[in-house]
Amino acid sequence: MRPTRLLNLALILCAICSHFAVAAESGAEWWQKAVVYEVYPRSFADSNGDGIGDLNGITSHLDYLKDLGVDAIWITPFYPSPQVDFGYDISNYHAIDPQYGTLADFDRLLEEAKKRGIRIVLDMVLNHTSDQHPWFLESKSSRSNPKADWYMWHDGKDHQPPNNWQSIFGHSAWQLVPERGQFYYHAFYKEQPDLDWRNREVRNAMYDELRFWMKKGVAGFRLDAVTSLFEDPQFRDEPIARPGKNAFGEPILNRQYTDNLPECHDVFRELRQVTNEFPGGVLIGETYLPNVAELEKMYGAHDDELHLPMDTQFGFTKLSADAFRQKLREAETGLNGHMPLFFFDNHDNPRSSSRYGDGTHNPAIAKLLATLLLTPRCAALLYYGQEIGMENNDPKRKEDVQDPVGRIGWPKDKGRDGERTPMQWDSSANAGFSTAKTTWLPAAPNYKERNVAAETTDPDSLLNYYKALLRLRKTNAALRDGDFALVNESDKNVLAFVRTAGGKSVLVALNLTSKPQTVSFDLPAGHQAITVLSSFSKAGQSNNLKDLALPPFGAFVGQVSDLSR
Ligand SMILES: [Ca+2]
Ligand SMILES: [Ca+2]
Repeated sequence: MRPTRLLNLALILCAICSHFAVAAESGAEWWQKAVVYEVYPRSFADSNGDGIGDLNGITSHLDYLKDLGVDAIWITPFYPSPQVDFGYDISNYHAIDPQYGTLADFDRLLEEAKKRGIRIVLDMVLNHTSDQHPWFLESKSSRSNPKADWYMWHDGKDHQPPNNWQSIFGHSAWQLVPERGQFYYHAFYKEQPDLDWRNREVRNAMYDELRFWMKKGVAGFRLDAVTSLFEDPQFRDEPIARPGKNAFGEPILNRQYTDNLPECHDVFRELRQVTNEFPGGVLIGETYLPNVAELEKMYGAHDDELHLPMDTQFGFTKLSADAFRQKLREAETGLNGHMPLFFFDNHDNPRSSSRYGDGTHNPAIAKLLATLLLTPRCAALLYYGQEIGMENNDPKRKEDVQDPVGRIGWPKDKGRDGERTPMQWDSSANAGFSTAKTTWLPAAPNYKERNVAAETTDPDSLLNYYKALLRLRKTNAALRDGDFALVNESDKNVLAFVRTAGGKSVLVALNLTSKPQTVSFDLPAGHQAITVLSSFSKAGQSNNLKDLALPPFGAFVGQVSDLSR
């Protein structure tokens, strides 16, 4: 879930930076440089023709994911759920929703993935359960049952909600339950009551749910909405953030009493300890934060909290050399040497091809973004279909909308269906996603040209470019282990940096404009660069770094050398 569709985030000006180069971590863990591929199971592959993707569908495409070269897949929730928020409302944390398969199907997926060297990361929703979860059914039944204080209950004020807190999905965050004569708090839909994380029994019960999956062999968790675990114990009104109204027609509040409270870090430390019981486990955080200083805290003062909190600043800035340079600089200097986790796409945001495409240079821009994501010093998230350039396909009519966000927010906010359409495997019906007559969301109309089968056979396709980049991240020592240094930092048009390991340097140069650019580099490592990968020319060519020509939105990765040596 994401607090706001458009992240309107203040730039943090970097303090005087002593150095940009942060040494590559020693004794690297698998996740430190991982590329984790997000699978939205509902939309990835449908094995039984009911129009909804499922676990066996994922298993059937593991060879594709291996060939692509990802280290792990993160599967969004497949647990039993009333599907009010398509799985982010969980009614049983240690089972599989029948529409996605069975625990035996999951075990087979895990085993087959392991054979191919692909780890599996699960989505874990800690902030809230479904209102159909047995914990909540018991909690709401009386004020005296054993789970009476597992959720955020309040008497209210004069039969009204206790304060002005808003649901992120619109309207008051408080819902009255007649059985108790009390309100419960829900940061998201009313069917998603917030757990009380100050309650020790809640914590222990949830940690046991994590252990259930870790014992099976999953490689960790992506923690949903993890900054929203705690609320102000005094239940104070949130202040108005700025004048105007949000997409739901309500005042815009500063969520200072319901988001990112300091107590979150106590839980992060406990989660890390639970994860540490199982070697190799990773905690990825869904951490929408206002700046890199807050992001840095998520790693823990003693490196004892989240392994990879998502950097939500990087992938949502504007398409300009200065803007991305600033984000890279902040991640290098502001995270105390920790590994940033970059991404452009996920199930909550419009696809990057649609956000950044200009209609004229879309293929070049897609390769530029891929290079920007996968060549800095970072771990990275990919979202299914990103590697073939899938575009948003937003609903045209309100009656077609599946995502409740879109139903509540229509027409201002059309919801998240557009970025959740079926994976485009081939040019057959439903893009090869399903044999059903109709699927839960329709395949985007461009699937006949834009699909895995077509791009596999096209040497210049985005898919083959992604494969080449993912291979390079493993095989090129500078890109895999190297430190990171920005170069030509005053260039308004071309973003460039050098990765260096073992005395060998790779130059990455990205033209972030729609005009051709010629750049000159003065690098200690050499005056020539052999093309390793480029969006506009073949590998193996020698280039003079005094006048490197880049076409509009061109991306260049070159091994720096000095022919005079
Ligand atoms: Ca199915
Ligand atoms: Ca909460």
